[in-house]
Amino acid sequence: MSPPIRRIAHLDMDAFFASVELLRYPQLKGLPVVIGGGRRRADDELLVRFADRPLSRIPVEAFPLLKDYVGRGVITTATYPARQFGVGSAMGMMKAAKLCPQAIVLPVDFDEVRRCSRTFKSVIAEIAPVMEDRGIDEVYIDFTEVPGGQREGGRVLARLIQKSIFEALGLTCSIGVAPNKLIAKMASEFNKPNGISILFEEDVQSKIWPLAVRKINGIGPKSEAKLHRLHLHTIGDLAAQSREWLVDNFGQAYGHWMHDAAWGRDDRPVVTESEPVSMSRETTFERDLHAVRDRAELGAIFTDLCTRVADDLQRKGYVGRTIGIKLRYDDFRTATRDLTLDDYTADGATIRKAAGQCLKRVDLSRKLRLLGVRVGKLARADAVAAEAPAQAAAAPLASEHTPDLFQDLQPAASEPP
Ligand code: TTP
Ligand code: MG
Ligand code: MG
Repeated sequence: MSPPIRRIAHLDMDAFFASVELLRYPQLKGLPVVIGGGRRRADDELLVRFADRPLSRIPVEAFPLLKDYVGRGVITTATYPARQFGVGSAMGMMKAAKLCPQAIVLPVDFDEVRRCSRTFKSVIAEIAPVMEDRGIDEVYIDFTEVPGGQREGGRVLARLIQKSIFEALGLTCSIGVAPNKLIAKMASEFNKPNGISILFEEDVQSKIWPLAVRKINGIGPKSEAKLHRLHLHTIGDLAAQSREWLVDNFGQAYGHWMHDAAWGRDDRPVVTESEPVSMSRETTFERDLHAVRDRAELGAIFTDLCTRVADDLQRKGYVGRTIGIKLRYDDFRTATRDLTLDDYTADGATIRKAAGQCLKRVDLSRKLRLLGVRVGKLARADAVAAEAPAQAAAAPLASEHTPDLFQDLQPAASEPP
């Protein structure tokens, strides 16, 4: 049997931030809607005025319109009906209002966007585990070894993924499947929204060469301008140049890369996101602080760092066993200490207690310019809970007393308070 041919997909959600808003306001489906600017008074007033009913029952006529927008905000994204008026990402809202005054304006809800982002990625990972996270609304997926990944060039698997995301979230996406990342990324735009496009190596000439050089992910505005000055506009123009000529004009690395890219060659692997090994928070002070003289301030900062690391862990679903601290002195020397607990934790008070123990083991006679707290030896919280449900709440530290940290340090510091 011959080995399967390499099939790589690029998946990108359609009008992502706007589509997320339409989940909560389905009455706006099919209408021009733009997301942009900050949250405004009109947004809050809408919710107050219709507090008596579900969001989906707020009448369409009540939503704020682009024509009434005043300010310097830019559009983050627009629904496809709004794009028909020439409105799109990065356009000033006042300018967009001239093109499509009747568009409805909504603010972005980052929490909801992040939740949807996590969900669509986990739906994909269940089906096709070799997935590379490329930002809030897109991923690469290696289809090569996945069941259905070779059928109809990948279309069968792409359809399954689209269907599964839609069932989980009610959101649509577009997918390009190609021999590599470079082509897949371009292909995912071909049939947006809710489209699939399948490309093979032999399609490069007909489907890729007519595109503008800028469509290559890696050719930005500066390179584009230079290529235009050299009278090269399409990817085909680029492909027609010799490798040597491109190297002469753009340097070794970039010249070779451009030549390969124009010919649709790219062997970068799909890199599965590795699990984080640690999470940390640190802060550089506005002025150098002394462990004894500034202990109230330092104590508050220290507690805050521990709380924030704990929040990070909880939000991302991790627990850790090694608690560490990092100090930078006013002479820029850095000291770190850590200690490993018997049990995993994501609890702010537990982290602070352990970090406090670490702090006792460093020199605190010099002023500090930075303080950091870190939790390592991470594990997924759900995995740990499943393994040892009875242990999950066990007290993590042997130490009996709970010192108030910077107070407890006084004896160790060489300067009198
Ligand atoms: P994109 O995938 O570029 O755009 P999109 O999903 O809105 O539309 P398309 O159907 O063409 O893919 O970006 C994803 C989200 O990222 C988008 O919904 C809003 C946000 N975004 C910004 O915050 N700033 C920007 O400049 C762009 C382009 C997008
Ligand atoms: Mg998108
Ligand atoms: Mg995108």
